[in-house]
Amino acid sequence: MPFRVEDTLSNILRAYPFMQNQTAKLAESQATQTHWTVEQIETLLKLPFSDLIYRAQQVHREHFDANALQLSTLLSIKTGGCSEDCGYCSQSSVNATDVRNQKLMEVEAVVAAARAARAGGATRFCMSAAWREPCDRDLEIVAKMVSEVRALGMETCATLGMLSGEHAAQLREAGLDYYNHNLDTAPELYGEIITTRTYQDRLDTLEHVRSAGISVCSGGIVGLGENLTQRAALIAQLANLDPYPDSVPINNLVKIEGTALADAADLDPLDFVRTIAAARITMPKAYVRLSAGRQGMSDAVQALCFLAGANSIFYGDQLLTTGNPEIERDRALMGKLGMYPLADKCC
Ligand code: SAM
Ligand code: DTB
Ligand code: SF4
Repeated sequence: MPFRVEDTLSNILRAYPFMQNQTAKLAESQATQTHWTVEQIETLLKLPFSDLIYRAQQVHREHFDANALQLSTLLSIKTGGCSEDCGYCSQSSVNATDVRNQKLMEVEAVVAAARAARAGGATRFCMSAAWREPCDRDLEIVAKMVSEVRALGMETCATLGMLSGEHAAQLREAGLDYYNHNLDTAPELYGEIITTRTYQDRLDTLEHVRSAGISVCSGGIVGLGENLTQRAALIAQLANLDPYPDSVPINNLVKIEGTALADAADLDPLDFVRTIAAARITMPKAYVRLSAGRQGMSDAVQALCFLAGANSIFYGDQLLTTGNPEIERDRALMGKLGMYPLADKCC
């Protein structure tokens, strides 16, 4: 029988409601899903772009005001000289970078920075230290910082490296709301990026944090040279944590001269957006933070990230050792998109 375009078209049209129905059924069955296979997430990442964003928007709007953005300000309270060998990081003593080492800041200086961040509109203040793990003496000082920042009425977050159960309990006691500790990448790629601590060490820290009653902030970095399966595997690891993290930072690698990953290949920005969408769909109630890498992103790509379900950013001109969009640029972007800072605060 000769091939007729009309027949093919009519077959497709006849099948279309069925296909739509199947997609809707799949979305429905995944709405309450708590375990995700890597293959399922790969399937999400490979969806037609519009279908993926549509799914992510549906999930996002079910749980959040889609126009509200949570603003966190980051401060490096101890910079450089870190004993770990994370291939992406300017603060590792293994990497030959220009970063100037700075000892742990004074409590008063940290509180002053938090006050300034609050005045600028941030609701969460995240204190970061370039440590493998804090020692007892430093932990006491950070605990003091936490209680004083919390007294300003801000949510507190810290990222200090690995954390023991006792240190986690001490920080909770001081009023710590969130602890950030990223899985960074897929287990299969991890050993090529970091050799000085294991994936299991990271999972153990997250367990200590959760057990102490602190909310978990954990995400990763994309653009490390991972393939699509490995990107899916990172999201699967996060989504399958029980429960999944309250906050999920998705960092786009900031390539820093002198680091092992300084020459990593650029990730297609649309693949970055897809990763955000997969995080939103698989972790519906988490704050998904569009984290490092925004300075090099156009407004249009950032807008796509928000459309894909990102609802948090680092707000302030500086990340840790690299820049972040200026506050004026972020205010202008929020204005253009009709977005506003999330007003909720913990206390
Ligand atoms: N030292 C602590 C630790 O590693 O747990 C806390 C600070 S560390 C800088 C926090 C996270 O920042 C890393 O786990 C990584 O995900 C992210 N990060 C560091 N350097 C980065 C870079 N160049 N590009 C993107 N993300 C980066
Ligand atoms: C996270 O996931 N990203 C932040 C924060 N947690 C500590 C750090 C980004 C660092 C970007 C590179 C730098 O400024 O050194
Ligand atoms: Fe150290 Fe953290 Fe940088 Fe790794 S990411 S080198 S642990 S500061």
